[in-house]
Amino acid sequence: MKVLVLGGDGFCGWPCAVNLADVGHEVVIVDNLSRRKIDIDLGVESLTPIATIRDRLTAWEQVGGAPIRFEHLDIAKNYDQLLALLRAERPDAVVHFAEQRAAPYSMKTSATKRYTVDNNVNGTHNLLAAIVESGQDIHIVHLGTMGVYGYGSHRGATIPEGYLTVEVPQPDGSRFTEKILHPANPGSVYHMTKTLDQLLFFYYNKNDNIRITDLHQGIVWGTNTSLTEKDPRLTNRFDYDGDYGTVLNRFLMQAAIGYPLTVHGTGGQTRAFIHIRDSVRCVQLALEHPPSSGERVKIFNQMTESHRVSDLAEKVAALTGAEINYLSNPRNEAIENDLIVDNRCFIELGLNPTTLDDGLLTEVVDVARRWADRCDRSRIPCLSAWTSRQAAAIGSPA
Ligand code: NAD
Ligand code: USQ
Repeated sequence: MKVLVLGGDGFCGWPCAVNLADVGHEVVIVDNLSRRKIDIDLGVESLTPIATIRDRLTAWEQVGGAPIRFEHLDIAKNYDQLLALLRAERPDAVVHFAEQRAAPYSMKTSATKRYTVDNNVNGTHNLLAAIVESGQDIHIVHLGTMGVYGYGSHRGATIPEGYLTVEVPQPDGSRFTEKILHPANPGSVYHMTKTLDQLLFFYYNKNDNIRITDLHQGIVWGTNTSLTEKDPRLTNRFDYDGDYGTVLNRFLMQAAIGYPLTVHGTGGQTRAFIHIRDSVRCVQLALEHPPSSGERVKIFNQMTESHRVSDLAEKVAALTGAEINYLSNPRNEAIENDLIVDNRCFIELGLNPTTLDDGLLTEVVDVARRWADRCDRSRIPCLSAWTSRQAAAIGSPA
């Protein structure tokens, strides 16, 4: 099938794009390269050296990959060009990764809050409106987040795949049951944009019958897939800084350079995780199992295991001898939370997960230690505070 990969130059999008090309799909990457620009603005770089998108695509063909085309386009700002692209390419599906994805970056300043909302909500809405205006039947596969469900207490309940069955009391005392979108409970401006995306999908699916799969993805860890390892110019990015680095990759890199692991608070937060190899495979499975016409938005929980942050730190420390530092939490989040997640859909479609125990040590040795000298230690602390209370606690400007 022909697939547009929006955000295909990013951490999840790039390995996904080459995988789709490798399994025989025709791929066009659409990206405005804003992620690379944010690195420049923040004065940070991926721990791994990453090639330009042009060099990536040349390298991909040189290792025998089927050609991937690239369109430099801002989907949040250039509606007419997006529509023209859909009309010219007539894709069977669009995979939508093209959003500002860092919670700390989204909470840095009112400018980054506004940018995150404008970029993410407009981008998603432009895509939906352009599909309707094009009159084509295009399946959207969107990368959402487990964070839409919230990280408060679920009182031991299992988080379902998107829809919750509720009982509604009637005036006569009887009750009826209904499946509703799980209540949204975002923990940052970034996560809030993903809950808004969900409503946009709900509406356009109901009104215009757009076929949509929304993947509620957990934290992605790891760096490369077997395809991005084929040539140094195909190497994927590895974010470690206080804004874009996610917890497990940060711990792995910190252990590799002898920096005490930066646990927020008591580390009582529990999160869902998935390796980049499995993330790529899940997107392929979702594309190849689209919803049928008239089916409501299909929602998958794209995660393979849950871990408490303090347990992760202890695991990494046990493997590497790293010290653990318990820091004031810059985020306004519960001290601890439970997280039991239903992820049956992907397991039933044949996903065979990479667990932390399979890949963790290799990741430390192969990637983090290899590029340790590229790390700027001054960019490790998380200085983006959720409120003035957290800013005062961590000694950061509010
Ligand atoms: P990323 O920042 O590395 O990649 C996003 C890509 O989209 C970048 O290449 C960026 O330049 C592009 N982009 C952003 N706005 C755009 C716009 N308006 N027009 C065109 N291109 C635009 O992020 P990622 O880690 O690859 O995440 C991809 C998606 O997956 C995001 O939507 C994110 O919310 C979701 N997700 C990521 C993780 C994770 O742990 N990385 C976990 C769950 C969900
Ligand atoms: N944390 C630490 N120490 C650190 C960094 C983070 O203790 O050095 C803690 C945070 O306080 C938080 C948890 O680790 O409790 C997770 O933080 P994170 O930065 O790894 O992940 P998060 O902000 O939730 O965002 C990431 C991606 C986002 C995606 C989300 C999936 O950046 O795009 O949507 O993971 S999920 O977490 O399931 O919502």
